[in-house]
Amino acid sequence: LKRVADDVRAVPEEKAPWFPRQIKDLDRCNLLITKFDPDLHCDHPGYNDSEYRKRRAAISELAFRYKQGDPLPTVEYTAEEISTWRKVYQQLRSVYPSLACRQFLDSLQQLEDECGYGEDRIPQLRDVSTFLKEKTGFQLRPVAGLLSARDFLASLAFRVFQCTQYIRHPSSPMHSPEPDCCHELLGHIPMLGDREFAQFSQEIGLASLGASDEEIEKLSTLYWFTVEFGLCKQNGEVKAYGAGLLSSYGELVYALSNEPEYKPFNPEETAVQPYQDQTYQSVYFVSESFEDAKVKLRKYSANIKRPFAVRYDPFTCSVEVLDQP
Ligand code: HBI
Ligand code: FE
Repeated sequence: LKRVADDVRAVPEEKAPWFPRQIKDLDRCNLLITKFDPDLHCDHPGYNDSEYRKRRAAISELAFRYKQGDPLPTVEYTAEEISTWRKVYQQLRSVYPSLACRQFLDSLQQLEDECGYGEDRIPQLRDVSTFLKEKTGFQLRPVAGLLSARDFLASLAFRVFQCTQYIRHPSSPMHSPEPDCCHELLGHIPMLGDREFAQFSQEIGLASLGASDEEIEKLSTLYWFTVEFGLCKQNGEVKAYGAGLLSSYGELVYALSNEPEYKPFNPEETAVQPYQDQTYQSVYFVSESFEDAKVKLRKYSANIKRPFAVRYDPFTCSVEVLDQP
């Protein structure tokens, strides 16, 4: 009887929010969230620096003009920008061996050996995208700032990572209120070079397609506590795999200091944990392993109510929509 009632209530697929079906549809997934924008937000370290804002606008323009399939734009970074990068790189690199998970360290080593990572130059998205494509099939596209959760997650379904290309303001090399190239290149990219993690990321993306605003909010919270601030067990120790940690020296050290609260990763609970993006997290979720996180997430996504199922076809880079039996 319950079955019948569910069928009657089922929303036809056309009523679900629009979502990209083909990789080129990502050109329409470009809704920016301006809450940390230096032009509009007076707490931003670049708010009073018109040179910085002009530079940001020029780099944003490259992202606005980008269409799927275009060659990734190259940015000629200035000496000041490289100096900011150097500070961030040196400080973080020194603590990675003791605090970052094995997958991150292996991948970063490869990026240093094969992709020009190092403190003396800011890697170009084009080179990084080529590297990732070979390792895990992920590719990059440039984005002008913080994207809406829906658009950001949708791109992951196609193994596309939307990547900022500007760098944080030189007055605060250790912190950025918004994603910047230090966050992407140091925090996210090494993890996206790991097969397990790449698959995990894509699965969050696939689960988000056509989901309700409420479900997107939950998936976005899951993303926050895993991909951004996740910890995992490794040989009896807790290590960091979240990009928000691996790109912020202060929070990385804090997260592994035993001071904050730790909870076991459990999607149902994690998805509704309140969080904030202004200071360090007060709670972190610890996975038994990536495999464990992936299995649990898969179970969670299977329970998201959608009147259809989606399947990614890697041959055509498109999403097939299947009727739910
Ligand atoms: N946008 N450019 C960009 N980079 C991110 O890492 C990012 C985003 N938008 C949302 C987001 N991350 C997540 O925190 C979730 O809301 C999906
Ligand atoms: Fe991020």
